[in-house]
Amino acid sequence: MSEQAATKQENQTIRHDWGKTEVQALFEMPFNDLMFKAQTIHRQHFNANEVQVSTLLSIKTGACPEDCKYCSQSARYKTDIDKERLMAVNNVLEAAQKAKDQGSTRFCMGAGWRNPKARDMPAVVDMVKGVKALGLETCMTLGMLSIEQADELQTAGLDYYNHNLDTSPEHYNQIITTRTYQDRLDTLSNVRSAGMKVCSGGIVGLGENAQDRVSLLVQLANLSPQPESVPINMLVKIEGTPLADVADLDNFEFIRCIAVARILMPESHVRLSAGRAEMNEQMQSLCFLAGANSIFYGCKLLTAENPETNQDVLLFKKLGINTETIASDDEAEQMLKMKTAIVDQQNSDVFYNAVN
Ligand code: SAM
Ligand code: DTB
Ligand code: SF4
Repeated sequence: MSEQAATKQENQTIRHDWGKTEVQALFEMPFNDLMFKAQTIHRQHFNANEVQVSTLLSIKTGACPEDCKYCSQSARYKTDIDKERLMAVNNVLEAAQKAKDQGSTRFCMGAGWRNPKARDMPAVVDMVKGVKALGLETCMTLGMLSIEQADELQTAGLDYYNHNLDTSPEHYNQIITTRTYQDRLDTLSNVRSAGMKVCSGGIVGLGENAQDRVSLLVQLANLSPQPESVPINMLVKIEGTPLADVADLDNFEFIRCIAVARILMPESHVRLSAGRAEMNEQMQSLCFLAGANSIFYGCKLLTAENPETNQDVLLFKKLGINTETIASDDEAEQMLKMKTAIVDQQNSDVFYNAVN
């Protein structure tokens, strides 16, 4: 097989057997070659000038029993946040309508919980039903879920569940001790079994080393199926947390993480997630070039700052980026047909190149 044909074939296969050595080799590629490879793969699977936008809302803030060393919401650290009990359903729906009016397609509701309690479920279910009825995609991140809770949320209409692996299995104990890596994998498996889409990624800049970043991405890519959505968060350093003074991660290393995530998970939306408020326009543009095609929109993440919506609109305008709209079932079917036809054509090119 010619080198070009082999590369093309490699680009089209979703693999779940990534090894650390080959992923490390991707990280070590010359920057321009890595960007070219990521952008090439990105264009085979997505419109390169389109970005999906989600809005985040913290529906319950602070007083969390967990010890995640990066988090403003852990009850164990003295941080400057306004704690808030579970919001009333009406107020959540008001915020969701506002997000929709500003062009968001997905509304992600997050709670500072280890896991939802039985008494919380009725309100949470009503939030899902209400947001769905507004015509938005629904996403929640509430901590660990049992299979029964996952089923209940799926039945209510929850499209996505966000639960991050956060870091590598090797670095994990330095960051969280109150739940295990396996607990996280179990929640992801419950979400999948219930039939919801998975949103799972991690944080970089936690003081992990380069091998940890390789290992995190290998873990995510080897999930089968791969997560539909992969948030890559740059640590937002929160005063009062144990990671408040950790050394900055080099920006190029962050961009490389995005590019490698794009290469390993070609069909997933890679989200340029927390940390954008500290990134200039050029840095964010390089992340889009590396294959990021989703962001959180709106001036607040859960408790930390995010760029103002009008700043994002301006940047998208400068870059000629459009925001994704929610496709109707008919449009989605049409897009799938087009995608299948393109892949068939590319496969026949691979075959032609291989035999010639
Ligand atoms: N409590 C639930 C949980 O931990 O699963 C849901 C909310 S929690 C805030 C969601 C995710 O946000 C975390 O897993 C982490 O990846 C990310 N996150 C939290 N604080 C962050 C920070 N300071 N910088 C970057 N990402 C952060
Ligand atoms: C994710 O990966 N990042 C979002 C979302 N999932 C829930 C949260 C980022 C939180 C940033 C810190 C804060 O706002 O407190
Ligand atoms: Fe709690 Fe989630 Fe923050 Fe961990 S990341 S302390 S579980 S809110």
